[in-house]
Amino acid sequence: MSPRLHDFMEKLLIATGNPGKLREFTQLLGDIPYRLVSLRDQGIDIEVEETGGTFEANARLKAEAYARVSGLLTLADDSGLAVDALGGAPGVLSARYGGPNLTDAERVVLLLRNLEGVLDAQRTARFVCVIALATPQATIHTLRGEVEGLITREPRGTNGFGYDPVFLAPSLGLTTAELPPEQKNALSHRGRAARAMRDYLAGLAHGD
Ligand code: ITT
Repeated sequence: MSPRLHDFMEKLLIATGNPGKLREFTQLLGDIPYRLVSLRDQGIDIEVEETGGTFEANARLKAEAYARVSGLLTLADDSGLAVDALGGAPGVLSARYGGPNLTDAERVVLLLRNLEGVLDAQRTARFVCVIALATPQATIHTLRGEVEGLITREPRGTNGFGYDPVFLAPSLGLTTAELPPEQKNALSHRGRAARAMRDYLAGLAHGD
């Protein structure tokens, strides 16, 4: 695409402070008729409090807050890992599991500790992602994607972020941290929701 055309395209703000998510959205939404911009590109550094009790409520809260601040069409994702043996935890608290100051690696250790003694067959879990798209006035669309998996006993792999090193994609026998990014995106919760959102955005751009 010529740089000139790119400059005139409508901006779409990818409103996340998580570099792993930003990288995945950039790959997943690379070919839509919008110019993707990040919070950093726009000089926005506010934090939005995630006070909702569901992924959907928190995705809306983030998309609407950042759309108001930026004045741009804005996409936000609220996502996390729901582990059946832990009653769905860490769920909407995935980013803050064990407190706000842990690293991704420390949260993984905590999760494995809390699953000690849980048999392989009972280590079922799913990643969930809800994407909300908002204008400065309101949320206009939400989409949900999920992927089923099993929690391993040891972290494996260095790709991805968050809980990827312990999330086994059973059909592949690999964790999502062992997959190249394109392969994770092909099966992930975020990939599923983002592909549906890509179709919606293409329709929006063409006035469907
Ligand atoms: P923003 O709110 O700024 O987008 P965040 O990391 O705080 O960033 P969430 O509140 O949605 O985002 O928390 C999502 C957490 O769930 C994330 O920090 C990871 O720990 C986990 N998670 C979500 N998607 C994941 C993925 O694809 N792979 C591994 N872990 C994931």
